[in-house]
Amino acid sequence: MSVSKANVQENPAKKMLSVVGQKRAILIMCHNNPDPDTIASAAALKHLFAHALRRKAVIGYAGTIGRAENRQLVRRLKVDMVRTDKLNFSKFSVIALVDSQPHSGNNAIPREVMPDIVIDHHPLRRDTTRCTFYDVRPHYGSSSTILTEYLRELDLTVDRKLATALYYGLKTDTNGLSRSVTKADLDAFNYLFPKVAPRTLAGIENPSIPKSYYLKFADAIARSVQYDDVMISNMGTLYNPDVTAEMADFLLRMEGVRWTLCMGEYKEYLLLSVRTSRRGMMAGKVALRIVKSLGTGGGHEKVAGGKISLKGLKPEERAQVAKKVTDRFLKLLDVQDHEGKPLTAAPPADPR
Ligand SMILES: [Mn+2]
Repeated sequence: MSVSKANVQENPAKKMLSVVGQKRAILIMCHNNPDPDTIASAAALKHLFAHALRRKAVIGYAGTIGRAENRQLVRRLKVDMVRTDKLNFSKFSVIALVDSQPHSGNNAIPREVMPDIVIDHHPLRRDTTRCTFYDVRPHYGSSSTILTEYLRELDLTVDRKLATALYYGLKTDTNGLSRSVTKADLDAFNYLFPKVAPRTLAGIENPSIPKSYYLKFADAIARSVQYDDVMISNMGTLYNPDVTAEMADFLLRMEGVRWTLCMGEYKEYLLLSVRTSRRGMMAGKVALRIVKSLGTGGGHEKVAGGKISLKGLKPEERAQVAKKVTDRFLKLLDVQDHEGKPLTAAPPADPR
């Protein structure tokens, strides 16, 4: 079968479907600890295979669906997802990866297995170009945007559930359309918005939240240290791998803060999230450099993350890893304040 190996321009959805051909056993993989964008993209791809090819597909993931919002998304929209520890990768004849790329360190596809299809909006990785089909659009705000275009290209009906999922994927990845939004994202937004089920969406966005979540937030604030316009929180042990990202977003909204780094230990890994509000900055490159030779990392212009294995390390060695990451971060950003001020040290005099 001849499929253009280049980053596809015209009729990408049709080209992607031609890769499947007569093959029946399809696996759609999300990234680890799936977020709404990867979940919605996987659900859309499954819908696309079902309606354009009459083919069933399995959605796989590793890690946990941590945030209460994301659990609600899966539950209310009835997205059927299977943990990879219950999967045998060799049983599938087609593997599609959404919102992630091969060997990026944030998906559970075994190293020696190359996916056939990759759809993503992170910077293109060289290994990805070896896949039969890849459609990687780093300037897009979400993978949900790409999948919305696919559904429209194929003229498939998008029901309210799927529209709500894609809308939520687009909304969360662009932080409510406040970052990395292109015309394509706005087009997808305008297309999806009238189809959204408002009460379902409200239920997803406002779930009840465990008490532990509030306590971790309080703890993270207590552990936050500000260095000029940089806020760093070493959050300690985490019960949910998504909380560094949430905290990094939350702290970034503080007046005078332009960069955030939040990290914490989750199941033998140091997880970290980097955010910036500065335009033209490369949070992804910063993340990559602070974990260099320690772990994996990457991301977008304003949003990035990484992880470092702490297996076999003693508590003091773990602390050294966190310190190294912090030092590298401050150095890369050329921060002059090396001491830092604990966020809670002096209650700010708020004029309002
Ligand atoms: Mn995404």
